[in-house]
Amino acid sequence: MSDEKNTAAKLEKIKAEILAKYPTKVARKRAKQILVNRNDSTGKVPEVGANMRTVPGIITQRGCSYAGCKGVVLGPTRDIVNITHGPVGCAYYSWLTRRNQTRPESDTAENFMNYCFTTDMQDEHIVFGGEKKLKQAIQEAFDLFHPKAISVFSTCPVGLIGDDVHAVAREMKEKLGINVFAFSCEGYKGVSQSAGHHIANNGIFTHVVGLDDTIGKGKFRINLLGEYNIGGDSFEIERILDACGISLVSTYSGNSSIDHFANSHTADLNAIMCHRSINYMAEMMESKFGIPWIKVNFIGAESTAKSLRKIAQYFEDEELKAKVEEVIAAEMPAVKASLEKAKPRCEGKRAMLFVGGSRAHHYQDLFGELGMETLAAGYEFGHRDDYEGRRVLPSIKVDADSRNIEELHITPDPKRYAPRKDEESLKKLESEGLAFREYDGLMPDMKENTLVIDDISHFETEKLIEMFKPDIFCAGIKEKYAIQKSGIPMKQLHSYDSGGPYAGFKGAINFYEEIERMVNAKIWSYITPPWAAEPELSANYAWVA
Ligand code: CFM
Repeated sequence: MSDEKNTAAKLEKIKAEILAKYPTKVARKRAKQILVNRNDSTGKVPEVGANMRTVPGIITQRGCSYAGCKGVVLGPTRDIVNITHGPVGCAYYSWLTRRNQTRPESDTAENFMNYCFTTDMQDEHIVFGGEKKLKQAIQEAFDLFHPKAISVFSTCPVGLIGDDVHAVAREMKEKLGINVFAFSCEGYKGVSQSAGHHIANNGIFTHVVGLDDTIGKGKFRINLLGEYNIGGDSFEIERILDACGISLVSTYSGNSSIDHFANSHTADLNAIMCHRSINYMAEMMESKFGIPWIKVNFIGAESTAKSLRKIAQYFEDEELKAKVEEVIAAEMPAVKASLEKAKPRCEGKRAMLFVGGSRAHHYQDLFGELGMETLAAGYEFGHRDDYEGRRVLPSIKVDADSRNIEELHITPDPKRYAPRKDEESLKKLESEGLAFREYDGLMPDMKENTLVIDDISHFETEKLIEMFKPDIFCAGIKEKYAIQKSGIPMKQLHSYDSGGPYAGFKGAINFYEEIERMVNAKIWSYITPPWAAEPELSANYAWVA
């Protein structure tokens, strides 16, 4: 199988084999989420089933709404005390052990990312209510740390017992005189962590964005949206932007401070990395303040160069354009030298990527630079627009689960709405190839006759490995050891294992070197797992009447 060309017929057969293991109803549902990619000259890709509930009993890669809100979007901000209102386990598992890094302005500046704050909800709070405990926790955190802001994240039991976290936040804000806000991001809201992203966007936009109107320094001022500083990615991007003379007002939310958010509406452009988690913020900022947004990708050296050029094109400034070219020219020789070493040893090897809501797309650029092919890819929780492109947005049916998540209706700010470019200049730039409010999605970037699988299950992962024996499989910690037990090198793209950064130019070099080592490692062929050498345990069901 692995040496033959994948044809549509062959992939359809594999799909049928996988589906045959499921009960009819489940198979019908999964059939919409497992697709053989078509990618003809019209750029039209098949319709994918996405952002749908996972069938109970299936082992999914997904996380919960609380994880998307607290762990992903708000977590990387260093100077907000983030309190988990709920069981200690929810707090513990969303503690930022997944390598979001941060660099406070000074040794004495606040950094709460090393702490884990929780109300440690117990049975008695479930019975009698947890609001009192929450107030105490906020007070205690305030007394100990005197932070600028405290936020509260609801876990499942909070929604079930009906604690009014927003009323508590309002009361404590009044009492303490600092910003206190809460999120109704109970784990069960929505079908995945994607719901939590939306809730987080709404909360920051409502409670923080626009609080500080000071216009900072810099001629070219942008926000970087949807970059979370995993493994130091943001540091590398900051280094590059800095070299180009582009000022970063705020990143959402890698290496960020609440003050950056408060001031971020003064930027002149929003550049989006992870579309899935933060597109709401870009849309709301454009509606209220008139800031246009473009999609960028700093994963991959070529993609980094392209993204810098896009930003320079937006500002229509010759000096900036020249500076950007100068930076690219200075960075590329090291990238090329590294590629020259790695590419001949990686070329033609095959990867599979099943990650989150953006990396399964972005990282294909890095593999492409190495001459590697992506055989199969998919998101855990991406929506149809992340797969097929935003052009399908009008045709996405809003189901009950999505309707559950509040959609803020944003109108222009009476005083501060100031379109950074008029419609005419936007059109002109668009005619020159700069796309605004656009994301083309993962599928148009993937080849014909590759597999696109949404919310892949553990069973399907095992089947793919068995059938294709890819040279590398990228996913997360939950999948890591199961994949390695099949003798396939596995790279975590959520936490980067212990590697990174992989963004920008230096990040690309790190990635080339690491992947070259991983796909050429002989270790897997030296190991005979115990179950291959000895007969497996077997058992029969004993029926006791
Ligand atoms: Fe965006 Fe992310 Fe991702 Fe995501 Fe995530 Fe993440 Fe991810 Mo893990 S915001 S969608 S919810 S890029 S935590 S930093 S790595 S699944 S692909």
